[in-house]
Amino acid sequence: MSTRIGIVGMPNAGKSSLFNALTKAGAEAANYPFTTIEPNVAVVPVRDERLEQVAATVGASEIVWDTIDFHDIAGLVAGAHKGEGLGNRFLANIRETDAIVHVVRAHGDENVVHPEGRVDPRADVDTIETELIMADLEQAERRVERVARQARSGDRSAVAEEGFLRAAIEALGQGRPARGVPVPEDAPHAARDLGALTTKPVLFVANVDEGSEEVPAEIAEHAALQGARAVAVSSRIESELAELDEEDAGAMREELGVSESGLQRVVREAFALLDLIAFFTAGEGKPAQSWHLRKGLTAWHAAGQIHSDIQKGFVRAEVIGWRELLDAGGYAAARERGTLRLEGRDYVMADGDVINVKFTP
Ligand SMILES: Nc1nc2c(ncn2[C@@H]2O[C@H](COP(=O)(O)OP(=O)(O)OP(=O)(O)O)[C@@H](O)[C@H]2O)c(=O)[nH]1
Ligand SMILES: [Mg+2]
Repeated sequence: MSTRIGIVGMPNAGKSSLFNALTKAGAEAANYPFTTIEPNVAVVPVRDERLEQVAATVGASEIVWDTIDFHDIAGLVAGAHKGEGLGNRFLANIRETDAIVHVVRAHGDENVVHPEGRVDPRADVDTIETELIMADLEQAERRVERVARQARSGDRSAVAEEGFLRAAIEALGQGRPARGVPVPEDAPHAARDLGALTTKPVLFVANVDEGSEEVPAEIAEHAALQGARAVAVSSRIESELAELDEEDAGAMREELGVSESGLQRVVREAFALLDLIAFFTAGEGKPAQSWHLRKGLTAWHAAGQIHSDIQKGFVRAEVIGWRELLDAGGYAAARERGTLRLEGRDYVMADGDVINVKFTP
């Protein structure tokens, strides 16, 4: 399943511009708050040069990239959790995502209206974080009653989940994200079932003035304190560049003094949040495909990414590092060299592994 990321921020922060740049999908970017009324989903391929080389080596028919889905939602204002602006509705749309991109306005263009009439990135971050915390608090309070009823019957996982929810309610009530609350072993799905926003990893995207590439110090510090990452882009420029062909875009970047692609940076950093490794499947005359898996998971989990039937019938897997496959020049030669290994279901996948799962249908 592809990775899902939700974009949050104040109205007019530049979320849809970034989203447009990501997709060229043309979600409406206009200069008035609450332009985005329905959630938009952008599917962005994650390019990986290694797969291109693997595909060429084995003679694959085509390349299929793994994707990230970006979800663009309307801006949040102070009080959104109580239904201010367009309220909580939008937050519900990103409860199922894997991570959050938090767009913060840091450009000084006076033509762009700020909902509070001033440009103060640090204050905006606080506003949004408060809304996320309050929304989670409400969600946790709603859920805890139901779980508490189940817990009274003595169900072990319900008891553990109730403990988690009570601890989360306490943290959130004190204005802290639920991220710091340990998930109990007996209820490993507690955080996911809560759909908590404040347990998700966050990437801050500072939407800066054209030509600048620096994350404002107050955002960088704030991100560092949370162990979060931060990047600077100009959403508007990126969305304009996305309309151009590669050559024109390159020329324009040079003129503006903007390095490579700000967008690539956002995708890469968003990806880095999730602690994923890439693995590949590829065969002669068949599509070469990239996949992603949480670090530390096994060949059996990898099989599950490819297809549930392949996981169910897992027998063993042929595995080789992408570089070794290139060095050998193909599977047959790699088998002769002994670099193509047979692994069992508990083999821990490494970044860049090429895998072929043998399974009984
Ligand atoms: N100067 C400048 N203007 C920008 C930049 N990014 C966005 N804008 C402008 O700001 C306005 C709002 O941008 P959007 O991307 O629609 O903002 P949003 O966060 O999606 O807003 P809502 O959907 O209303 O919450 C538009 O007029 C954009 O052209 C930027 O980097 N620089
Ligand atoms: Mg928008």
